[in-house]
Amino acid sequence: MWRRQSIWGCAAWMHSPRTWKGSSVHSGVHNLGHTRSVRRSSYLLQTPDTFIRTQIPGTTKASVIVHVSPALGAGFTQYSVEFEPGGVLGAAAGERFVYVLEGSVTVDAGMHKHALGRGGYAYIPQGVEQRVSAIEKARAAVIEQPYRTVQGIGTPELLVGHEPEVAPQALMGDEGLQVRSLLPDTMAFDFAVNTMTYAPGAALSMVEIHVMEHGLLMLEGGGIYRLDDDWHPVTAGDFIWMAPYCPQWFGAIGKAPAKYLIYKDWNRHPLGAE
Ligand code: UGY
Ligand code: MN
Repeated sequence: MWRRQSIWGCAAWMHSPRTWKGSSVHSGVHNLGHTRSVRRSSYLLQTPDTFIRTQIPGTTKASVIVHVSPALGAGFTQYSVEFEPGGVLGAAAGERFVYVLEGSVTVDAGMHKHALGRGGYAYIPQGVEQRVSAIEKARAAVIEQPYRTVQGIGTPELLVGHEPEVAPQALMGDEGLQVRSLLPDTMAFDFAVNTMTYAPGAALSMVEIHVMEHGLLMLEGGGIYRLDDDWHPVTAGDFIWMAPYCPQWFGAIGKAPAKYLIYKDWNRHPLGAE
């Protein structure tokens, strides 16, 4: 009896909410090792309870959650940054896309300074000197990859936008599924980033299997994601990486729309030829 009390007392101290900021750990039992997160060879589902915060060089007053990188077999990296006011992002490893999830940031690049609020985004070409800093406490999704040049095709310019102002298009004529393409559909861009908004009950009309990989951040609502041969409940805050050819399908569940931000590599020869 004494021993059991002592062990529980110790666990309660180690995992006290005061020492584990932002954690839902109160009893010290850690949900008995359960999580919705899953890592498979063809996909990763990463739920917020398994996020680990880290630092990358040059980033100050900010934490980084690396969702996917070449360490997992991806050709790109996607991470979330949580800025304190005045926090700064480090140097980009290639071209960079920044999407503001909360708060506001300044993108200082190409001799211009842009203030981006929630839903604001920027594409910063590879090699452009830049400073991405938080005006206030903010969160942003960041995608980076080495730019793949193609002979005879010009490289993309710096671009900023605001997601709600991008005209939505119904996917394959389905009014319940609206896609906003945040980057121009020109061969200069070697990736696409879209938002997809599903009315309650809307679903992809087919199981997709394609060469492109995806980085996906659930922004709102939820539903069921089919990934490979598995079906997963997913909700706002979750991240999913899909490897090339990972069978995929999504159906929105609930009374509110489901929305996600989705990256795909795009517009390049599968053999990587220039
Ligand atoms: O663009 C896409 O490939 C998108 N329809 N995929 C997805 O939502 N899983
Ligand atoms: Mn797809």
